[in-house]
Amino acid sequence: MDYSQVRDVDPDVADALSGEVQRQRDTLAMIASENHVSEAVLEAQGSALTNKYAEGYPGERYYAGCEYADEIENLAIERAKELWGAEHVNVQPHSGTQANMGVYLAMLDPGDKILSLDLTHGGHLSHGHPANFAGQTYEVEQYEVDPETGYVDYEGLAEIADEFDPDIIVSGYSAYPREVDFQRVQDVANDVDAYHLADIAHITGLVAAGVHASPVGVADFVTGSTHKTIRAGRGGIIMCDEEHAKAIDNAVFPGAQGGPLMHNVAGKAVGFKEALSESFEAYAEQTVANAKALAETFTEHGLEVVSGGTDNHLVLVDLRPSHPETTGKDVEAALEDAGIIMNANTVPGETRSAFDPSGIRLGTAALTTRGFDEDVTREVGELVVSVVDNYDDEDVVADVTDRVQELCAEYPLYE
Ligand code: DSN
Repeated sequence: MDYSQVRDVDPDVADALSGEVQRQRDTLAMIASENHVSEAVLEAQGSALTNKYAEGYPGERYYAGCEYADEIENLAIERAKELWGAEHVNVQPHSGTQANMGVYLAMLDPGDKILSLDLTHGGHLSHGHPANFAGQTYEVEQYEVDPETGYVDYEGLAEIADEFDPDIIVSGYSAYPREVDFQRVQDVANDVDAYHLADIAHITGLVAAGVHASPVGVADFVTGSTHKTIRAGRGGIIMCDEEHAKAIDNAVFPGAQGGPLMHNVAGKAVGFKEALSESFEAYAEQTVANAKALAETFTEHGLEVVSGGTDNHLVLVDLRPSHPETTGKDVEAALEDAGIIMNANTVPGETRSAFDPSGIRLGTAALTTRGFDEDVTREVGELVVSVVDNYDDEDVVADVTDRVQELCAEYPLYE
């Protein structure tokens, strides 16, 4: 990864690209939505397919010269079907948000009703936040997690659904550490005659590996992103039954997007092949085991872990009970100085702003890709705690930085 050809043309960009690789090598990526894809996936994404327009679908393109695009998109689709067991798969969405847009566009009219989890309780912008197209196009009502347990309040969801009469209910979240009971959401959707969209963006890899319950065959639509826990090329995916296949495909193209990013589809195909290997299941299991170890370490050191633990790849910490004067951004900045990259996050019952919220969110998918086990993850947890406790103490941050550098050297990336 010396970017020598870029360097010949554009040393500024080459420096930044090399800098990014080095940054990833020298830091611990704990943003729960990030991972480190393989060099094979990187190579596919950086391929000449970036030049190709392939509007349409395999065998039915609006442009000539699509034989290799067709082959690759078909491979991505077939592998996705095998990974998740879906009848129909669309691998063209540019992102998880575009995947959700595809479902809304296919099934809703402007002004129709979406019922989804509040963003500060773990939802996602594209589930209907007022700042997002979804909140601006549709009427949105939101359910929450139980303030006592931190688990989705399924009874509250049912009550709101009865009253609101939604056209679609969204499950699947971006800052929710517990297993989602997709069947329970489906039961509510059945009761109120609504569609059910399960957005598994964060847990695509865990679902594929069977370490989290699958909504495929339960929910009407399953969307996801392809670069988080599944560790494939960057982008989104939609899965559904044959019944809705045409509506979904038409909504993605020409409805929401133009030409598919075929280089990313190639990255998806390669990453899906990697995820079909036996070692991927072990990876997904280890990712969850590491997150549990992280949550336990935080709890042992007095941090308030939302819901008391985790069932998936992420841990959400509410700083208010243990560190009422410390904000998520304080911790995010100090940890970044120390080489631990995670994000400040809103928490249920948030009392601060989305930009400088009361919590932090950390994930283990990328550390597990580097080879971390529970013991090392516990140590990382202790390093995080020492920075949370002393975020404005330069000596503590410097000590943590030294240890992070040692760990990065011990578990090398992109050698
Ligand atoms: N930005 C992603 C996340 O961090 O959860 C979702 O889009």
